[in-house]
Amino acid sequence: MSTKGLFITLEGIEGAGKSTVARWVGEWLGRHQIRATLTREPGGTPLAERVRQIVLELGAEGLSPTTETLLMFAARGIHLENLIRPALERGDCVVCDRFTDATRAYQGAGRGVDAAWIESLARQVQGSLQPDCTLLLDLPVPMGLERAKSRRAAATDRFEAEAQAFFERVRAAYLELARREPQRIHVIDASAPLRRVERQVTAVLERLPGVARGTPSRDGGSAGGETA
Ligand code: Z5A
Repeated sequence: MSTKGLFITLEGIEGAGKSTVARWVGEWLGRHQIRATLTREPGGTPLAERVRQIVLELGAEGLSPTTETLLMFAARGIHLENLIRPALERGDCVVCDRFTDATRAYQGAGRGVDAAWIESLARQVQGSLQPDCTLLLDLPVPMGLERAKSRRAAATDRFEAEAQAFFERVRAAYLELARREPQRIHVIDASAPLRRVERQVTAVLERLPGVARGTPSRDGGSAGGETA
């Protein structure tokens, strides 16, 4: 299926600032009169959010890395069919907090799931659809964990319960992905104060095809999409 809108994804370890930046990106696009649909993974639609609950909740039953990977792609399939593809077809810019790079980093590098199998699932679930632009919010792991901890004292999901070494593997995998795909993946120094993070993100957005030609509105305006 061909798409019309831009597909922007945000990635990084927890506490990197993805949710904060996703909101800015939506506002920035709104000011440039570009309709934005803000969403997240796993989740983004009512049904996919139910899969999110299953995959994230700290429960009595274990989930193997293989099962966890399948659940991530099951949620992604639902999300793509019901929200992402229709929004792109309408010409919206879709801003998604995490996508398949998260599976490569968390399930692939973090849990040791076979990278070739992940790519094969990605092809089956996404077809040729890839993000046009990915903002990788990079920061040292202890800093991200500290930020996340300042919001909640104890682990509330199965990833927050992981040790620092797990997140070090995830961070290294993200940086390796960015090294391999520099045209798509833009590394943002997320350890910087929010103002400087915003400036780095704006510089990337201004170079996006189509966006650069957009006319900024004088009075601003908000993203026209929905937040999951
Ligand atoms: N996961 C997976 O394993 N495989 C997959 O395929 C997918 C996901 C799609 C849920 O993700 C989990 O799913 C995730 C990976 C896994 N687990 N982990 N880790 P999530 O995105 O919903 O959860 P999260 O990564 O834990 O998000 P988060 O902790 O909410 O982080 P964030 O969105 O990146 O950060 P934030 O909420 O914008 O900011 C955190 C705090 O830091 C907040 O108080 C901000 O005000 C502050 N902040 C942010 N930036 C700054 C700067 N620059 N300076 C100072 N303070 C800042």
